[in-house]
Amino acid sequence: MKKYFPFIFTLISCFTTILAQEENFFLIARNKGEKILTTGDTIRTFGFARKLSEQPGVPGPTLVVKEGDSVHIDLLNMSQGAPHTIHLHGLDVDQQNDGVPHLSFEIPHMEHGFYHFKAPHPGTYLYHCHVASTIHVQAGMYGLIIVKPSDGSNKTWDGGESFVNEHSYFLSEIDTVWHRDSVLLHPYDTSHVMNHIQIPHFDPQFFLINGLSDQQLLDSNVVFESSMGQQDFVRLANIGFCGVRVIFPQQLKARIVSSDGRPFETEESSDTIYVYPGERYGVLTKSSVEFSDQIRFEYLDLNTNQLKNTQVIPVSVQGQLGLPNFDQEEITAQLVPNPFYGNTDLHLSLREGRELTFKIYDLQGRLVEEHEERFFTVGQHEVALGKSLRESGIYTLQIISAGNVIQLEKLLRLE
Ligand SMILES: [Cu+2]
Repeated sequence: MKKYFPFIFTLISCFTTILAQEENFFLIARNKGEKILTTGDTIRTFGFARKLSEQPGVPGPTLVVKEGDSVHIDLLNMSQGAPHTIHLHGLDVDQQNDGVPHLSFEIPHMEHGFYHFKAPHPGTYLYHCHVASTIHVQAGMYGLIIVKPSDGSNKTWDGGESFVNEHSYFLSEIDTVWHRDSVLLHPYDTSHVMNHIQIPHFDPQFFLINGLSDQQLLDSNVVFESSMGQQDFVRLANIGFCGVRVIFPQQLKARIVSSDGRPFETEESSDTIYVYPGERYGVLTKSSVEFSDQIRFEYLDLNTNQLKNTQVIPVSVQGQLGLPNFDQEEITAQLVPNPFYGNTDLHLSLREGRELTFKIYDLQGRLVEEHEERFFTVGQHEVALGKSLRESGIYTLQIISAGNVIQLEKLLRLE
């Protein structure tokens, strides 16, 4: 055994190295960005870009890493004005790398600053400049950091639930008055910067999701598209000054499972979730029906609790597409006949014995029939379905194995 030990040790360390990587990001802080609003007006922004030929976006680039990765961020300030930093909001980093100017360091014009951290718990985090942060954040200096599980898989965390697609909705606002040079180009004083700034009353005219609002939210990168029975993950994060009440369509059966990179001990099933400034949440969704609706984002004034604005993201859940975890080799299923009167037979071909549950839903998502059956033998089986369907119409059959929907079929019952 002794002589094998170094070999095994090398193997283990190689394996660890493969999983945990070095992730290097290069960001440039700029103070002459432009943002086009839904009205067609252009405002000046500050922000982070990945290269000199790129406009700094609002929000800045999303940084995606894996749990355990050694992450290095090189920030170059090319803003010809105030210094900038990167504060890693919610991440467990040491003080030197946390980007709070008077507690670590700030980066003047034409200088580099380096931030290092080991990516902690999988989850959704923020980064933003922490110099005169009230102004620099409103100016646009913010972005998302997503920490995936160590194997990079589509799971909420190591050993957590799987999902097919993820959607990040990053909330903020814009008050165009704050984007005038008189506010943005504030006098800078390293000792007590905020005392020298006249900050106008914040009264936003634009309410943003991923930097977009109103008709811009019809962008295919933003809309929520999924398939029946498909589990998806929604990341919600708020860097604005409003509280945002997020309301999911009830068909998505939203489950709030994590916050701040930590799983909740008890998850909460709720269509409504309040996301206050700085907060991030993880929400799992899964619809058993085909439908179209929208996710509503209601922006609330935190002083008065009054509704300031509502933005919506279109939701479309399609039938029969994108089935997760379905191994075509193991099971085939066909309804004969379909459409049918009375009942129909499901012809199953199994390559291994298994326990299956059959659930039939109507178009409103109500469960109208359920069978459970254990098949001990491989080969052909027949299951009579649809006996309890009283009305003619379209129904959906889910075939479930070990808790996963492995196949969906549409049934058409005739009178
Ligand atoms: Cu800054």
